[in-house]
Amino acid sequence: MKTTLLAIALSVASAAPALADIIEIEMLNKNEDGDRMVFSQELIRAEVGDIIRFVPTDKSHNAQSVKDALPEGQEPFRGRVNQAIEYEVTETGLTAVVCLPHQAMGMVALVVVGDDLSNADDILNARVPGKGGDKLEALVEEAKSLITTDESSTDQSS
Ligand SMILES: [Cu+2]
Repeated sequence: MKTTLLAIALSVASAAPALADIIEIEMLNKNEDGDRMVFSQELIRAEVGDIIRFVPTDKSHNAQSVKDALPEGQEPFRGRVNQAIEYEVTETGLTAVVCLPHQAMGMVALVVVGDDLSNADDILNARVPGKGGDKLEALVEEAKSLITTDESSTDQSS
């Protein structure tokens, strides 16, 4: 009897969609590599339904989306300095995230959802100053190379 119930429970679990993840990103004055004013992850891969949470591990940071640099339909967000903020991923595509006080120093991140790069130009056209803009450009390139590699391993047409 016990085994039957377990078997039913397992089959129900495997039929359900994958559980959403909570992805935690720290806001840091310095990471392990010695880089200053950074998010603990800069290229963040996620799926629709995941929660992305930015945590104020160090002081004087915030996390917010950038105008016109997120997928259509995805709600913009803006965390206050020294406060955690989380948001639910509802759309595939790319989202630029910056720390407002430190974006020009390169405190930015790129969220990549569902291998969808269709709004890459919006990220490249976003007005993020200084090193932040340069880093976002590099992150878009990195996302492109990662996703192209993923696809080429299953692509049979070429
Ligand atoms: Cu910051």
